[in-house]
Amino acid sequence: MPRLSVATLAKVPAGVRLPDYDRSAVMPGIVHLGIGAFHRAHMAVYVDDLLKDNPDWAIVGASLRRPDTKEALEPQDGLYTIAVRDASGTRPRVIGSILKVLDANTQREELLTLMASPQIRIVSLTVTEKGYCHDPATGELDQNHPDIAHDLANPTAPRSAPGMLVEALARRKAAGVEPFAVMSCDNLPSNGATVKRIVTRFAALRDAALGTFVADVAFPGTMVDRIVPSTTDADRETVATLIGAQDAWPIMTEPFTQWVIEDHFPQGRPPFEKAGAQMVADVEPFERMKLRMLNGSHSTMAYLGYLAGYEYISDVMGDADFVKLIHGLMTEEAMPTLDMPGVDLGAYRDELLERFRNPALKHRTWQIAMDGSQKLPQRLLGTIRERLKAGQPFERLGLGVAAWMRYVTGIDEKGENIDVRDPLAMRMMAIAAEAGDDAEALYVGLSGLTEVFGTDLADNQAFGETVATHLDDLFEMGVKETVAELVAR
Ligand code: CS2
Repeated sequence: MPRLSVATLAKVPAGVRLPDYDRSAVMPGIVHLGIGAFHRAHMAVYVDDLLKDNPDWAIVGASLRRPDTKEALEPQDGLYTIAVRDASGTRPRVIGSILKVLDANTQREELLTLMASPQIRIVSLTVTEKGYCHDPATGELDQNHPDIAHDLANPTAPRSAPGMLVEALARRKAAGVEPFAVMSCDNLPSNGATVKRIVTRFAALRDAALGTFVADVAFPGTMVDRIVPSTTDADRETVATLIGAQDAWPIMTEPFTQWVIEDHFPQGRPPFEKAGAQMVADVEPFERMKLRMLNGSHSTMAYLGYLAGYEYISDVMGDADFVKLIHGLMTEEAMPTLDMPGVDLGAYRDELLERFRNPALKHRTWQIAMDGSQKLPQRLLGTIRERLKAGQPFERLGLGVAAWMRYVTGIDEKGENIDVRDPLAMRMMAIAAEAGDDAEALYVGLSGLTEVFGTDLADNQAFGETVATHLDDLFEMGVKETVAELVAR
């Protein structure tokens, strides 16, 4: 079977949607840092919808860590397939909006030169929570982060996302080129304002005038949403059969997609709204809603579900007790903390439950469980803080936190090792090894991680009682019993 590429595009079966624009005539207007599966299922598709009428907004992608996406897409001229899946089938579409992928490690100068050129008016990012090199509890730059230390010592050859942005902005400043807008598409709380704070701080540490310059750059906030499981070899085969060509890295995703964008792009932007994005003045309420409802449920299902032996989110949704738990977490504990005039939160919740049920999606609990130390603050702990302030219970959210603590011990209920992927994994497993099977000691050790819990939660008695009690139950009764008991109350 031939490889997907411009040359083989004509052989793709009729019925598969292809780029509807002349790819040789489009020009890059966006550089995207972190060219992973999420970006390719989300923003790149919106841009693909728009290029026909807006040909100067194509994307050049860059990977900051691994060259694997570049290696997969280069022989395909940047083309790849998204396969939208649900119970009714799998629908492929070929996306062409990414013209090229650069590997920041080996093509740094080419990337920085492009980012500094006036034709690039937006630099967007999906580098995951940990890619911003910040303290997740406070949202401040982590000056001790090894990549930040490296980039401050070698500012013109950066390797972190803040370092790349600031060096490109410094070159624009020196050349008298207006700054690009920086658009984070990661699941951080107040992602625009947070990333602005981090990047401005980094710039100020390089030099005060640069800090002042970056403080004036636009960092529009966004709420991004589409569920994108990791691609498997079986998926590659499915896609090859559907499109009649080999695609080294197709993206599997769900029908649902949402993008809410703060409309603040001084150098212009593509008409994202024509592709279905919502342009708003204040994106934070949408972000909060999504992080607390979708991602808070996701993380809770990931830790509990993994420990209960459920491989996929759709398996978790096959357990009536877990469904009750998640329904209750959203309805009783998350929704009361949200103020969303004009949005039917009950309908939003029901749609989420339906999306979680999607039997074709194969979204691994283990995948979502990754990097919990970076995710918990915005997914569960912020909601818990508000519940505490209001004197309201947070049993289900507390169980989610306890399940994370149980998970990061690195040993499951059968005594098997868990492959815990997290920047704090080593420290957490050392804490767990010291605590042994003493739930209270484990709670005290883990809640002392200030970059996750800040300094307020560890000392909070109600928080400690709720989480430590659940943690004890998880050890004593096991996950399924603990969930069953909680929802029966
Ligand atoms: C998930 C998210 O992996 C995770 O942590 O919760 O990637 C989730 O699928 C997306 O945010 C959905 O928009």
